[in-house]
Amino acid sequence: MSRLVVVSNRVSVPDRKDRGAQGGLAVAMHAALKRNSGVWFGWSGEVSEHPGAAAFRDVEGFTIATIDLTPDDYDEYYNGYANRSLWPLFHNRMGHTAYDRLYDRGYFRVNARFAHAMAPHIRRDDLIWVHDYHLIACAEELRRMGSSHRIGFFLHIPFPPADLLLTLSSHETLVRGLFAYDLLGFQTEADLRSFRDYVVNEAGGVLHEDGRLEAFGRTIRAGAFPIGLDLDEFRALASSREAGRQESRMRRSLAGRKMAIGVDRLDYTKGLENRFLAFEQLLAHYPEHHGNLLLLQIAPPSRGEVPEYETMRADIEHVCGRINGRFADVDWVPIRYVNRGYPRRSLGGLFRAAHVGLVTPLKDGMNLVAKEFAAAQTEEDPGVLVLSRFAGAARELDGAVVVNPYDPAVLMDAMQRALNMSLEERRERFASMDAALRRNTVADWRDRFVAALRDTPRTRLSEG
Ligand code: GDG
Repeated sequence: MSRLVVVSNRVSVPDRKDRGAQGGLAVAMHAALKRNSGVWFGWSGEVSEHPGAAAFRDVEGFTIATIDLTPDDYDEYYNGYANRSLWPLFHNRMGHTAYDRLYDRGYFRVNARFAHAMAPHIRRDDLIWVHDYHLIACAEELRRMGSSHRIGFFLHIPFPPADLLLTLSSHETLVRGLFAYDLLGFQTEADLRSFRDYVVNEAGGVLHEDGRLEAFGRTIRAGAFPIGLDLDEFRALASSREAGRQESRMRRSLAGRKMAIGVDRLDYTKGLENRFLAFEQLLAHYPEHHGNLLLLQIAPPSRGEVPEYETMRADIEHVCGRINGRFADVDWVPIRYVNRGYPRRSLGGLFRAAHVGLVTPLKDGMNLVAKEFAAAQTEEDPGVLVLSRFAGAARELDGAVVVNPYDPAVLMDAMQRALNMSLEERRERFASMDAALRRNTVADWRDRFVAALRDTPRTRLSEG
């Protein structure tokens, strides 16, 4: 069987001592790489003035290969184009999007460097699977070097509407880069539609009856492959002793109060400010919650070197401080805002102690926290998930209370409804979400993508 080569910005090294520390995606990839004696290729996380060739090391049945970035690469490719241009734009945040030629150049330079560093280590029959928005242009460079491998790409974040994409000067270069792959995977049908729309209406491409897309001299396949959860593993974590301890600790501290919980990377796409404002309205409209309800918001900081994140962090702290100042009493603070990460098994326990899970991003490719909250619940007394319609997860989790996160009154009503929901309705909703989670685990997602990639005919470089 052919080897699998996974390429992503960061690699995840298996942690033998603590599997619970790793996300489901990492665990699923490790299993596939092990099965295929594969290679995981990515950035080492190190920045150095003179990065050398790729460094290799063998871990549990597969190989990890990493390269360093230069300080310019780090600024222009990673903090610049990837996290200040593509990330905000693909999440419909035009106001946060940086348009900077230096970033463009850095991005394509680093993508080419990834391709050149990998190329000598790829075997003839390898299947190559590139992940996410950092590395869109990687395959095109491999093709330039003569690669006729099967190369797939999965976009973890949304694909934007054409009008937004067109604001990037490099829009055509990016989409042409996507046509160097054989198979493209998106999180949802809506993302796939946005991509097709651009191809047909802006790139003069053709959508064939069988779903294949033709443009830039190549015909490729594209489909929706919604990512799933490492369900059994996450449930085992949520039932572990550590999770149990965390749940009891939380319940003791709640002392009979109800709790809503949010767990999000500190990112402006996750809708934290809107969530807090809706929570404020809830407290203002329903005084019965004073002293009896709290919101636990876990928000580990991310991308602190990107200026938009600094501003957002200050804004959120301000809103949180104001709400707490307005409603807190000597023995109760409405929002517990925590800027640090917790082990996954602790999260499982905290999810179980919560009555309501708030997952209200303004836009999100999938949102695994929504799935994790649902998975952690028990049939005896399940909590209610309040979920943004703009998260990919809302297409699958029809047992959630699905909301428009932009409207604080809608969000407030949903919280109130969730807090007062009968056990019977909560159980029905839980059963429906449980079925959805079982239908599509992270292993199913991975196997579906790899099988589809294997099935694509090998491509030749187009003539001329
Ligand atoms: C991208 C897309 C898509 C969070 N806080 C802690 C912690 N987490 C874990 C969660 C979850 C993961 O991080 C976050 O995943 P999300 O899916 O919610 O969001 P992104 O990081 O933005 O991921 C997204 C995903 O890729 C996969 O395709 O769903 O749409 O944006 O697993 O539990 N984990 C630990 N402590 C924390 O405090 N251990």
